[in-house]
Amino acid sequence: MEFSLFSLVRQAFGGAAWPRQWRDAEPKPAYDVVIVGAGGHGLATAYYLAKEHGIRDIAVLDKGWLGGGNTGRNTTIIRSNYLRDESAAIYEHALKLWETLSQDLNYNVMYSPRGVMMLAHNEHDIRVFKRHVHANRLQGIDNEWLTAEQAKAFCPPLHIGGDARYPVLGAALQRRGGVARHDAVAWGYARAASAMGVDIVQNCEVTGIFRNIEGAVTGVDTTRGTIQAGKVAVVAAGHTSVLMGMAGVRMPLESFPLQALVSEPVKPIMPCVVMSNTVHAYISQSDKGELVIGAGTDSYISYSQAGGLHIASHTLAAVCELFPSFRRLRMLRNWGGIVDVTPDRSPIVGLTPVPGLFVNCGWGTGGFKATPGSGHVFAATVARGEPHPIAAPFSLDRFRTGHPIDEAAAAAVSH
Ligand code: FAD
Ligand code: PYC
Repeated sequence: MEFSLFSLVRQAFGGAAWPRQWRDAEPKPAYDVVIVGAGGHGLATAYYLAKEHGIRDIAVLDKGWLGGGNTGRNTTIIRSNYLRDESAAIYEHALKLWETLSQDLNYNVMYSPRGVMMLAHNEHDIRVFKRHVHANRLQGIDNEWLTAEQAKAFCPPLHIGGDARYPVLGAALQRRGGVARHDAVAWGYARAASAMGVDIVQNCEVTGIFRNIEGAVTGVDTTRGTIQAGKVAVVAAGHTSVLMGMAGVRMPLESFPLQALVSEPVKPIMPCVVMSNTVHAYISQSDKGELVIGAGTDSYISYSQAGGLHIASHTLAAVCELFPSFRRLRMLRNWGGIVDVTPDRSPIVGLTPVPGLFVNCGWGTGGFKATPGSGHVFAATVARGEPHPIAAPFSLDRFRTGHPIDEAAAAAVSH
């Protein structure tokens, strides 16, 4: 952190352009890279920058505590059964990294490939999921179609009887999908990055982004002072538009609350993950025994870290219809996160119009599963100053050139 004359002058200029004679005398940045956001994606980016690109002069800044954003608030579902080739590539890249992540970080992230099953409740669901099954198999990704009876055999508490309010007509199953422990992912990446020299600064909110007369990024202003940086990488899910606005970049994003809850702990009952987009519910069981249940996004944009109660009530009603034996369970706690959603429901990973400024955002309701892959390709992008081939299709520019990657169905959470 630096409190030099330069930083004071820069602050006086409000982060805008500053005179050439001073720019030429700019000192070496305090950090090669400043990463804004110590969630899983930001910490993974720092880890791979240090490990694979030899860049260790890195600060990861967070306005709260590490992993306290969506990383520590999600329902931990991991899968790669997306529709488009571009998506399959990035989510499968992540899934492969999950398989060895505990060994890589020497930290047990409790990755558990117990299978993710997506229920079809009507003809439209059947067509959509079968299309995904076929697309995935062409992409070399496991996904298979199950009859209702096969779905019940895979997940015995599921009710498939003829009296079901939401009849189960079949399901798509990705056996390699599963869950991991979300906090451990943040802690594992943080510990490993820190051991390589990365500074992680909590309670440090970024309040400004500085640019020089040529428009390039030179650092950030924070609640704990000014920090100079050669490059700035914004990885602040839910708040990306606010941060990018500080550098004068408008983002195609909307922020919504997304909520989840857990039941009181019970003995093992739920052997896999079940998702039902049509009735707005997804459910698994944590290793502590709690049933982990998630809902759809709120209907209105907001920065509140709590979702609407009517959304949670609807989800619980749906869960009780699908799993009648869960009806008598009590809710232990609920919470919300803020997800940033793009028009095509695919992320934005890459360069921005501002030299030295990079962005990783728009994972919406589904970025936990991508954490290792996102950090890996984003680190390469930041280090080289050009998009990693897997990240290239997810450019911000695609909304200008008209190359959306439509994953509305594969997002599998109601919006
Ligand atoms: P975060 O973990 O949110 O990290 C961003 C960080 O930026 C935060 O710690 C925040 O404090 C910090 N920040 C923000 N503004 C500033 C600032 N000005 N200065 C400094 N720091 C700042 N995805 C799945 O794949 N599977 C799921 O099952 C799943 N379930 C979900 C359930 C819920 C209820 C929610 C909310 C999300 C779910 N997601 C799921 C989505 C997933 O959680 C996110 O996409 C992912 O965690 C995003 O990670 P991140 O590291 O980018 O963001
Ligand atoms: O993307 O798989 C997902 C997901 C599940 C719950 C929230 N997001």
